[in-house]
Amino acid sequence: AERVFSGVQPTGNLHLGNYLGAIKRFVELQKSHECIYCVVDLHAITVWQDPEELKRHTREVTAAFIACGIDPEAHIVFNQSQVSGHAELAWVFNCVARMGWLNRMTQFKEKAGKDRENASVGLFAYPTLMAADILLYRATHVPVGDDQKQHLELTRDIAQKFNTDFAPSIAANGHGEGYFPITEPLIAGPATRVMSLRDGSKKMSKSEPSDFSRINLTDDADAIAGKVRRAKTDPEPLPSEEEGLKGRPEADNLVGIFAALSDTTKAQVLVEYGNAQFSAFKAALVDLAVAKLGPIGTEMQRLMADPAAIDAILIDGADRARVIADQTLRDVKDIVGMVR
Ligand code: AQP
Repeated sequence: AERVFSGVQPTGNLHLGNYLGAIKRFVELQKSHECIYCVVDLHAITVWQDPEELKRHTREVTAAFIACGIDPEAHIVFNQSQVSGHAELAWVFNCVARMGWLNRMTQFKEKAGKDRENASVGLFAYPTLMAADILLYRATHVPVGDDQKQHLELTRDIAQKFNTDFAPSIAANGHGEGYFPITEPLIAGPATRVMSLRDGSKKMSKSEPSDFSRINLTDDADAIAGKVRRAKTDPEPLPSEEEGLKGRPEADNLVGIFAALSDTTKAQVLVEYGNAQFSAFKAALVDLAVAKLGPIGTEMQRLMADPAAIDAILIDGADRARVIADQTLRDVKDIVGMVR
């Protein structure tokens, strides 16, 4: 069976990159797969979070999932910390993964910055927890943005090494060849890496101080219009072919966003807007973004007004996730040789 797992951190400022790179795909995959979508609060605390804000952001990501069209009854939506198996399996994976593998992770280097001695141990070990999230459900596919590609590769390496290190025990426990699947990343479409509106060389991100760098899912029409109008561009009109976007990162980004929001390709967008001035193209992009994101923001606000209802969804999802997780943990304990 094909099973999808993915997660979003409750760290505030959910933006268009999170939507186009991840959540929009989550919604589409519901048709074809059994899906498990997680608000990864254990990941969020690798950097200090204000406790009240963490709760509010956890509910906000849940509201975003549902407002975007995820069905928490047909699939599973929950927050990570309610299923203790994530942390337990992460420990086993800390003992499978090698220091050298984690030392190569570029996200740690970016997030830890210069003061690496002062980064949390959790921030360093983040990718082993991510491997545990995915493999606890033995997920076969993971939709993520391009920035998570390296972590997905590490997940595959961990699964492979576990399968090899414990091969005789895996067979002796009746699992045949290899216990964990080698998970496939699902990274596709015209906006797998949405860039900052202020700088086409940086990814759009929650933690960027300037709010003008991103479109938030909760932005109203005026805010969206203001940000798109101020988005950095170059002086040339749009090219008529995709090839012409090379070396023009800001133009490439806006065309990619347009294509993703309208479910077409960059080439198709340029058939219509090739040779157009940015002023005209931006006006069309504002209309499109407001039409697509407006209803999501409104629905998020409505859901957020009833935190108890959101909590009930998370509790129910966690109960169902735990059934799958507990089976994996029992298997892993038997395979590794822990008495239970
Ligand atoms: N700019 C982006 N373009 C496409 N996809 C993106 N994602 C994030 N930024 C972009 C995807 O969104 C999902 C959830 O991300 P996350 O919350 O787990 O963490 P992140 O990648 O660290 O997100 P941010 O927004 O960049 O936060 P900060 O600023 O804290 O680092 C993931 O699938 C991610 O690929």
